[in-house]
Amino acid sequence: MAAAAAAAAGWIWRWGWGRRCPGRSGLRGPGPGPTILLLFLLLVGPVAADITDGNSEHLKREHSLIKPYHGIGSSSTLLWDFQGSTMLTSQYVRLTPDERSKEGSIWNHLPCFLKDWEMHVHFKVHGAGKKNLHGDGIALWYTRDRLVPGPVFGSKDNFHGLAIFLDTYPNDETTERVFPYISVMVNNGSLSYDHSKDGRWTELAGCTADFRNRDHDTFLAVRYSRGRLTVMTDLEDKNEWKNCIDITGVRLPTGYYFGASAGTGDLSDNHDIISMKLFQLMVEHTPDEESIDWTKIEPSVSFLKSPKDNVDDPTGNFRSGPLTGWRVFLLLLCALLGIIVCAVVGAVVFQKRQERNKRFY
Ligand SMILES: *[C@@H]1O[C@H](CO)[C@@H](O)[C@H](O)[C@H]1NC(C)=O
Ligand SMILES: [Ca+2]
Repeated sequence: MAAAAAAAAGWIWRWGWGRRCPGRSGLRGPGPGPTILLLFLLLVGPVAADITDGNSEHLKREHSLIKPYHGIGSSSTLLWDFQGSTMLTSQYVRLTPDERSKEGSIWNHLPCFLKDWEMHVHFKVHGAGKKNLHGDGIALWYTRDRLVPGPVFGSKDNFHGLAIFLDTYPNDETTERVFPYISVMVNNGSLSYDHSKDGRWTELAGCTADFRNRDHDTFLAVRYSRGRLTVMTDLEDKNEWKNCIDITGVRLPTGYYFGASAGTGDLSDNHDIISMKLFQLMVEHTPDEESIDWTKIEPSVSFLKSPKDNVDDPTGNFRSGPLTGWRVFLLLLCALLGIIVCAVVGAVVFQKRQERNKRFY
């Protein structure tokens, strides 16, 4: 039993968030076989739903942008609308070229009615600008409105829904933050994004992420499930996800649109999207949860921010993730194994001592 549990724990380490999902093309093979999976499910039970699915059969083509955008039999271009400076090639979608005062976006044509999803974005930000002479970055969206140009990385302000900002330029000169910086914002239309402060007052969480002018592929994953919002990056060409943002208490409706936009100002960059792949996560909901109309949910966040959360942290670490289901499980497992080991060692020592005592008498 202990061995099986240890194997399961190893499985979690290997297949949890520590690794890029197997669903993406060009990645190492599929997940573990059904036996291990069954064992895992038996041991972990409800926690299993939290593990990245990433399975290619759960890829939702109608919400994904995949190369070749023009290919025969591909409907990618029909499923996505383009606006502004956006330019399509066979290899990438360029939201803005490396020129001043451009803005462009792409928007999924269909609203998304999945309650639990994970979006994998393959992107590339590159340009001739030297350090801190480039901008402004990319925004990824899950919002009520689409195709409306505006000042927030090429898209409208006072949006309804979720935004993930890949901000390459520190507009706030007083910041100690290291850029590029990734942050998230949830809005019900009442909040305005303050560009001069890099959105500091409205961000929920963020992290520093060195994604610009990299020679290899750069990826970002956004997962939304059961009120938990997770952002991971894969920027080091190691085929591994690295945690960036992990917050709970986020409420988003279904029926919003996925999109991506980018903008340049006095400074510029090429902002390219190579692919956006949406995966459905297989998560069960209670009958209570199922009974409500998810399209009527107002975007909101219920966790309370303490003022110190807005204090600069040079490392870019905003907060460490909460103790999630499987982390608690692992802790308990380690504790249990520890107790068992102690008990066994104790028993052996005790027995040895008894034997020695017998010999002396
Ligand atoms: C929108 O959000 C603001 C602040 O986050 C809040 O005060 C307001 O009540 C919200 N409005 C609705 C309609 O939920
Ligand atoms: Ca900025």
